Formats: sequence, structure tokens, C-alpha cells
Amino acid sequence: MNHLTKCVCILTVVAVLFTLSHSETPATCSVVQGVIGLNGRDGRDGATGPKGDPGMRGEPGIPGERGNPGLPGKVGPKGNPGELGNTGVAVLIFPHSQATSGNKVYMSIDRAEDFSNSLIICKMYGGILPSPENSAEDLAIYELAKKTGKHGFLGINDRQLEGKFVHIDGRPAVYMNWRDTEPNGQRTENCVEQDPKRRKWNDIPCEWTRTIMCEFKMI
Ligand code: MAN
Ligand code: CA
Repeated sequence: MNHLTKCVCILTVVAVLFTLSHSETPATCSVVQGVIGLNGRDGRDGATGPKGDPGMRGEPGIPGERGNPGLPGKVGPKGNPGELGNTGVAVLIFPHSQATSGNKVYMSIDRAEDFSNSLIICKMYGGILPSPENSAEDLAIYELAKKTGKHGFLGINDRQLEGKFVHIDGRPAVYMNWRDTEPNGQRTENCVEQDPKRRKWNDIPCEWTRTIMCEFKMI
């Protein structure tokens, strides 16, 4: 090919390219489609939502069965010693000349008083004037009188009603142990003494003084 031919050919190619690049309607070209790309990754999870409202309160449950009883507690501390009973006090006050019958104890004090004062003194220490209900008690009181060697008042008396002998609490005296010819005092002798030598009773004036004997009950 000569130069001129080459020149014409180049110009033709330039003209075609110029026309294609400035044409409103692009020139139809055959395009080969590429392979489809891979799917993208899943998106990230959204932020955590706000906390929900609390649920409704449930119905109360059925009460359980009662448990077994607990074990007993420990043994408590030892208590203080008890107070001295009447008899204990009486032994301290009347340390001499005791005699007993059953649960009754008779004691004397080396002092003579009339019936009323003797009554008060025995009561003061939780006792009474000796009031024998039977032969055994009368014997014990006699033994006490024998020890002191002195006569002593009994609680039995007829101060309220002449000839009706009663105990301090008003009960009629059932058991009695009078000396022969006693009681003979009528209205002047309304109290009773125990004889320390003969184990017999005699009625005497309540104003006389006699060695104090008292009766206490042992509990
Ligand atoms: C004598 C007797 C008793 C009487 C006393 C006190 O011993 O008559 O009966 O109680 O004297 O008078
Ligand atoms: Ca008498």
C-alpha cells in the first residue's frame, strides 16, 4: 500500500471514531455480560429494645403443712432456795421442847402469857394454841408439857358459850380429856390447861398466865 492509501485509511478510522464518540444515539455494540457476584453479608442486629413492664402478681400459693414441733428447750437454771416455812421459822424461835404427832409439831417458849397473848404469839409465827383432836395429839402435847414441867394453855375454850368447848376456829371439841370433877369453872374458868404430871385437862381463868406452847402444821 502506498502512502496515500494509508493516509486515507487512517482518516477514515479517525472519522468513524469521532462520529461514534459524538453521536447522540450510541452505536449499538454487542456487550458480553459478566458472572453474577456473590450475595452481600446480612446486616447487623438492631439495638436491644426497652425493658417490658413487670408481669401481674400471681395468686397466693396453697399453705404448706405445719412443720414438726421443735425440740424442747434447755433445762433452766436451778432456782433460788425457798423461803423458810412456818415450821422452819418456829424451830428457830422455839428451839426447845418439841413433840410431834403426825404432821403436827408442838413447841414451847420459856415465857408465860395469858390466853389472849399466847394466842397472838402462836399466830404470829404461823401456828395456833395446841388443839388436840385425838388421844395421840393430846399425848404429844402432854409430852411437851412434861418436858417444860409447866402447865400450858390449850386452844380449846368455852369463852363464847358456857359449857360448850370449841377449838380456836369455832369447831366443837369432840375429843376431850378432863381430869375427874373437871370442868368445874362455870363462868370464871373458860380456858383449858394441860397438866404436865397427870396428862389430864383442867379449866382455869383465861387471865392466868401459862408457859406458851404452840402447834404448827408441817407441810
Ligand atoms: C383447883 C381445882 C380446879 C381449878 C383450880 C383453880 O385446882 O378446883 O378445878 O381450876 O383449883 O381454881
Ligand atoms: Ca377447873
